[in-house]
Amino acid sequence: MALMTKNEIADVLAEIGTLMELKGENPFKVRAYSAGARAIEALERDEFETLVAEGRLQSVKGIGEALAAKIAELHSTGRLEFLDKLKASIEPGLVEMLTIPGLGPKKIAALARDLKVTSIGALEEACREGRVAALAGFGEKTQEKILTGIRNREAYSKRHLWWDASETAAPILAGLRSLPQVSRAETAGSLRRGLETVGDLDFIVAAGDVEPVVRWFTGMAGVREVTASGGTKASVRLESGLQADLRIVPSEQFAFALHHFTGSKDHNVQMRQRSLDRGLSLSEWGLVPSAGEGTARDKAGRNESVPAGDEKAIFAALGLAYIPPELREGLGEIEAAEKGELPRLVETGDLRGAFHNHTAESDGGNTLAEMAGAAEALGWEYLGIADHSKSSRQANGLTEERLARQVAEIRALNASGRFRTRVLAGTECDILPDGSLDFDDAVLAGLDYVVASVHSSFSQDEAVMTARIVRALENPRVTMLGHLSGRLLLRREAYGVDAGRVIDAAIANGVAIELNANPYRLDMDWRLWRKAAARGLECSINPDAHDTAGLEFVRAGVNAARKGWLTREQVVNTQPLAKVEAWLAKKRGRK
Ligand code: DGT
Ligand code: CA
Ligand code: CA
Ligand code: ZN
Repeated sequence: MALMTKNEIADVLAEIGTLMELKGENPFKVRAYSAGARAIEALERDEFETLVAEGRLQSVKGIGEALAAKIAELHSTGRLEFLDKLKASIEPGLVEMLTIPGLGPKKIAALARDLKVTSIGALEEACREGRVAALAGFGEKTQEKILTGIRNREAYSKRHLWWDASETAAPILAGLRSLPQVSRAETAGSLRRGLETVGDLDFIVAAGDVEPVVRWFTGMAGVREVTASGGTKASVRLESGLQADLRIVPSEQFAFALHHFTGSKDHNVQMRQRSLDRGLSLSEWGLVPSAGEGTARDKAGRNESVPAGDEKAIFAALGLAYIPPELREGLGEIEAAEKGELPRLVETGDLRGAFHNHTAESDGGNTLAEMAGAAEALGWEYLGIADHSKSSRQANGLTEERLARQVAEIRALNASGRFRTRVLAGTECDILPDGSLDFDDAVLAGLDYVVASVHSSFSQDEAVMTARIVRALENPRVTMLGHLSGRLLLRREAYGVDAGRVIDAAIANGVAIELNANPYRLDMDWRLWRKAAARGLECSINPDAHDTAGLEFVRAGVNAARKGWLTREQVVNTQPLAKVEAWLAKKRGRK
C-alpha cells in the first residue's frame, strides 16, 4: 500500500529543492528536484502507480536513478532519510526565514553566505543598519521589502486561513458531539461567520456534566498547551499555533451563548440596542426584561429569560427573520431582517460547474482527464479549463500551439463521451503591463471563454494598474476578470487598484468578475460584492483549482459570496449547462 500519493511526493521533492537552494547547493542539483516534482505531477495517478510498482520510474523524462530511488522510498514508507538529514544540516533560523513573505531561498542563501545572517532577528538588524542594501543584487528597495515582509509575517502569523481553521475545527466538533455528556455543540465566532481569516476557534457546547468535557478538550490530540482551564471554560493552543476556546452552558442557554459568541461584535451591539428599545436585555445568558421593568425571577434571583430553543427563536422574539451567521457583520442585516428583505443566499449545492481551473499543462498537478473525472464526481455539468498563457513563464504558460492542442484535446474528450461533465475550453490570459492581452484576438476567438488576470508588474501606480485592467475589460473577448486585487491572504498585500472603477468598467462592458475561491485569495473581496451585484455585476465563483482536490475550494468561495449577500441568481455558475452556453455565446457575440 502506498503511504504517499504522487502529489504529496511531488511536494516533498519541491521542498527538497527549496532546502538545497537554501543551503547554496549547485543549481543543477536543485533543478533536478524541482523538475522531478513537475514530472511526477504531470503523470496520471494510475500511470504513476504502475511505474512505481514495476520499478520503471526512470523511464520518465526528468527522473534519474537517484531520484527514482527516493520516490520509491517515499511511496512505500512515507518518509525519506535523505530529507531528514538535509533538514538537520540546515540552521533552523534559515528555514524560518522562508516564512518571510517575498523572500526566497536564493536570497536567504546569499544573506547567510555574505552577511552571516542566520535568524530573522539578525536579518532585521542587518536591514536597519543598511548592510542588506549594500549587498550585490539587493539594494535599498529589496531591503525595504524585506523589512515590510518581516512586519507582515508577524501580523500574518496571528491569524489563520478560514479553510485551515475549518479543517482543524471539524474533528474537534465531531469529538465534542460524540461525548455522552454533550447534547449540542457548534462552532461560533469568525469561523462560523465564514470570515476569510480566523483569529481563534470558538466552540459552544451544551452539557449537563462539565468536567469530563473540559478534560476531553484539554487532553485531545494536537493540543500543544492548555492556556486556561476551569469551571465551564477552557482554552488550548494547538500544534498549528491556532488557539481554541470552549464554553459549556446549560442547554436552555445554548442558543443565547451560540448567538453571542458567533458575533460579530458590531452585530451584537446592534442586537442589544434593539432589545433595549423593546424593554429587553440580551446577553449570552438569555433575553430578559430590562432592570426595573421585568419582575419574573428564577430561584437564583436572576430575571427569567424568554425561552429560545434555537437562534431562530431569539430573532423572532425581537421581531426579526433568522439571520444567517455569514451576514452578522452589523452591515444592515438587522434592518433587512425586520423588513423581511434578507436575500436567499447562494449555497454550495447550487453550483453546477466552474470556469477557472488549471491542469498539468501549465502549473496544475492533474491532467485534463483527472480534472474532468473529479468534476463529474462532484456532479458538475461543466468544467472550465483555463490554463495560464505564454507570458506566465513561471507557471509554464501555454503558447498558441500548446493551447490549440489543448483545445483539440478538450473537444475530443467531449466527443468521446467518457465523462458526463462537459469540458469548456478557456484560458487564464495574462493582462500585460499595458492592458493588452497575451493572446491575439484570433486565438481567443477559438475558445469558449476568457478569464483575464494580472500576474506581473504588481508595483505599477494605482492609476496605471486601474487603467490597465479597465483596458482589458474593454476587450470584447474577455468573459470575466480573474482575482481583481492580486492579494494572497496572510502572504501578500493587494496591488494598488481602484476597485470601484474596475467594477464600473466590468458592468459597462458586460464582463463578469470572479470570486476566486482559493482560500488564499477570496478575491474580489466580499465587502464589495453586495453593492456591485445590486448594480448588475455578474459573479462567477471560481475555484482556481490546481489539482482535483482544489475543486472543493468552491466552498470557501460560496462562504465569501454569502458574506457578500449574493443570491443564486447573481452567480453565473449556478446556471445549468444550456444556459451557461447561451450566456457564453452572447458574450462572444458582443461587438
Ligand atoms: P477572531 O477570533 O478574531 O477571528 O474573531 P471572533 O469574531 O471569533 O472574535 P472572538 O473569538 O474574540 O469572540 C467571539 C465572539 O464573541 C465575537 O464575535 C463576539 C463575541 N464577543 C467577544 N467579546 C466581546 C465583547 O467584548 N463585546 C461583544 N459585544 N461581543 C464580544
Ligand atoms: Ca474567534
Ligand atoms: Ca475566541
Ligand atoms: Zn491567476
